[in-house]
Amino acid sequence: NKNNITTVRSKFLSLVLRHSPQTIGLKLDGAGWVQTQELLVCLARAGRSMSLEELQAVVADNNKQRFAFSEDGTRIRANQGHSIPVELELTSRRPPAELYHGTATRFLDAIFREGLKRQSRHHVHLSASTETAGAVGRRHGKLALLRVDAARMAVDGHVFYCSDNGVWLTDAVPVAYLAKL
Ligand code: HQG
Repeated sequence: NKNNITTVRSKFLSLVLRHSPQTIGLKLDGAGWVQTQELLVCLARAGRSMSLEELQAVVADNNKQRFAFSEDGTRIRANQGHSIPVELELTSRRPPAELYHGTATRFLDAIFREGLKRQSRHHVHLSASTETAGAVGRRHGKLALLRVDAARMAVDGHVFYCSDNGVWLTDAVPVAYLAKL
């Protein structure tokens, strides 16, 4: 059905726009952008063709706003989540007093030893709501929810960014700012 097709297309777009553009012979610019037309051509060559309307539907339907067009629509990029080097030109923002991180219980020992680390991503990803953090954490196994004392981190000089799709990002969260919910 239509939802499934859009999900499959969205997953493939995540792969090429965040992790592995070379899979379809694509090259992103320094900020992660690619020409919309070039993306469509490369997708077609890779046997993954979609029309511009279908691409627009993937961008619009996406529940997490993973992708964005430039204002004039000529370029497209992933809003966050890259594993390849891109400079998203995020501007730092004052975080809410508390942020949340969902993870799996099996990671807790390591997390309370070394803090939250960004792993393969560019930043540690934090959520403004426990609902979102719960959904993120359940992807990994049995859910554990952590509260991050973002207010104190900010006072102590840690920098936060908020991506276009509302994900809070920071370099690392030391143990002192973490509590189990
Ligand atoms: C854990 C999805 C051991 C961390 C989601 C997490 C999110 C540690 C895992 C976005 C650790 C990394 C990001 C430490 C952190 N020792 N484990 N010191 N520090 N971890 O997927 O936050 O679908 O890279 O708790 O919705 O789960 O990609 O990060 O469990 O927004 O759009 O290491 O990915 O969005 O896992 O998810 P991930 P995440 P997309």
